[in-house]
Amino acid sequence: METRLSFKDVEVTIGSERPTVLIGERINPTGRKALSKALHAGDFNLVRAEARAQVEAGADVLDVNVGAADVDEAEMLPEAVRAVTETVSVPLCIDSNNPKALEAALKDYQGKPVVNSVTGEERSLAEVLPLIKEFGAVVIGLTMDDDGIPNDSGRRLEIAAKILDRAVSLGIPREDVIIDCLAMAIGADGRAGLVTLETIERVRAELGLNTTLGASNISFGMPDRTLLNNTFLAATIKVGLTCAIVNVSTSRAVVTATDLIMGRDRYARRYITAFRQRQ
Ligand code: THG
Repeated sequence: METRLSFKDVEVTIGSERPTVLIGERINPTGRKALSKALHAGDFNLVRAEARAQVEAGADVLDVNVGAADVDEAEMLPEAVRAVTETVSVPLCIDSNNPKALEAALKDYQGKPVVNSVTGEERSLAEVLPLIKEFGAVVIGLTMDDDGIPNDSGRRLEIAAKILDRAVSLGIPREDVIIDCLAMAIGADGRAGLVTLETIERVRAELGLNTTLGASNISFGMPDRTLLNNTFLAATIKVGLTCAIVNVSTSRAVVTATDLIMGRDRYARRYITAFRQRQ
């Protein structure tokens, strides 16, 4: 299954035979005071700088999230998307649970972005999926619903199947649905990593869809977060993860190494490019 994203004439393809697609996570005010403050002031210079830095560090796609207290997302998200697209030429992952903000951002995006995200919650399905259809976007489906996040792969798979069914019934192609198998904090639940790995395997085997996750959730509250994030990433790629929302500057090395080992990097092209850039 191959999923195509684009921005103008730039295309990025997500698929199990290809290198893992790196979605840069850093345009996100969570835990970042300076970025939060700049967004409040309507100043997008930090957003532009972060966009440039992540693409230089090897990001294939950039996540754009402006969700913070007192931020009017419907106003700020399209502005942030514009600031990023004026700075770099990569497809975007438009990150909001606010349908009005998503619609405003999708309206002037030139190409096929990924919308991050829809959940199995009735309200989310009813409000977000029609936008995906209307704008021909790709969507990330989170394996959670009105009852929260299940702690077993069986129920996560059921939610994934439900999101897929609803998307297909609206005429959205199967390949335009990517499932987020949800990394949870390992510090809170020692089985969190295993459940996520099992979900990735099953989504791939039983639904045949591409999968993603926000890798850094795994290490929340633990020391040496980068070590945990990167060790986890290697394991997720081993079981079939096809794109990851990550801090590219700290995770690109392990991702390119794992792709190479898994036969997903012909002629070691990406591995060697990443190595040279580190020198
Ligand atoms: N799944 C999907 N989308 C997501 C997530 C997911 N989007 C948001 C998030 N999770 C992924 N993005 C981030 C962005 C930042 C951080 C973690 C995940 C982060 N920030 C540091 C902190 O909070 O301590 C501060 C950043 C810094 O200055 O280095 O960790 O799971 N579909």
